[in-house]
Amino acid sequence: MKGTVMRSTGSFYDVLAEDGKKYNCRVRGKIRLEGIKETNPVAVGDYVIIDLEHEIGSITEILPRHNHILRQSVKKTGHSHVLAANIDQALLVVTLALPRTSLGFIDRFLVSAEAYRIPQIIIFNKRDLLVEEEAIYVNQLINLYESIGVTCFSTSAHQDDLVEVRKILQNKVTLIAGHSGVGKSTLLNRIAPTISQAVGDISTFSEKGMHTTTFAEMFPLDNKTYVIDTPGVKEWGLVEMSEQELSDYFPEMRDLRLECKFGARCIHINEPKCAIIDAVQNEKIAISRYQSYYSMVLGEDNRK
Ligand SMILES: Nc1nc2c(ncn2[C@@H]2O[C@H](COP(=O)(O)OP(=O)(O)OP(=O)(O)O)[C@@H](O)[C@H]2O)c(=O)[nH]1
Ligand SMILES: [Mg+2]
Ligand SMILES: [Zn+2]
Repeated sequence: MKGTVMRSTGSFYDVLAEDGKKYNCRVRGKIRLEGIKETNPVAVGDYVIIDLEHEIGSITEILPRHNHILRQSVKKTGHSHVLAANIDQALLVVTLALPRTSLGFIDRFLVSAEAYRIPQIIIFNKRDLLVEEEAIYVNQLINLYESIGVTCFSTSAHQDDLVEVRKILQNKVTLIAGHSGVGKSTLLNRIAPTISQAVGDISTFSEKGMHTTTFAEMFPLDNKTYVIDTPGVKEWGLVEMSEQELSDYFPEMRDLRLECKFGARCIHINEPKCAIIDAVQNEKIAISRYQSYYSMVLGEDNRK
């Protein structure tokens, strides 16, 4: 029988099957998608074939993925972790403080989604905690990211009714990601009170985050709308890619780079007559975005 993986605990999976029932399954034997070294062979959102002959079902096959969001795992080099598969859009929840999300982290997440042309949304949460200058800064970031095609919201999960956010989720499968403690589960509970995901206790909150959500799980909001809550990630390592690929995943560089003097050989670092460097100098490309690109090309280890 065919089904969709709704929840993954690492060794067990809840699969929503074609018959409308949920089955607890294990992976039997070796299944692996071609060419990918993953720490988790089966991810939430995967379409799978399950065999229900035994008491505990088993996943016998993963059907081809439309896409997935991959991040380089920090412990095992060369391995990558699939956050979710077969998604329509990726929503990153970020905060300026408690915890702080860096622009490098945001940009690496966007690149990982753009690699599969997965539309991106950023929610700047905890607006109620911002002082005036911080609120102005958030607005500047919203202008920057909207200018490169990312849909942005500034929210307070405690105060807002989130009508606009709910609208953008409609009829789609949305992955929700971000550092631990940014308010992913709080937002979800607010959007769909039936969900009631556990939320971290602010009194025990530390800058490091406490990982209240421990497993990725997909929730239906209605029969066409699904959201995937994920455990907070501390670092976002980029899966290895060439410089050519990388600038293709920066929407503001994609077309412009054709105008570089060295054409496709230009990696936009120190070449003469580079259209990208010109655009940074003319403030047509944001310096923070270029800095992110630069550190990705150099493979600098600033994953946070
Ligand atoms: N002031 C304020 N606090 C918030 C807001 N959203 C969430 N919080 C608080 O932030 C803490 C963490 O929220 P969670 O929803 O557990 O965060 P999470 O992103 O799901 O974290 P993990 O599950 O660990 O990845 C909780 O104490 C929430 O009440 C907000 O908009 N404003
Ligand atoms: Mg959570
Ligand atoms: Zn160039």
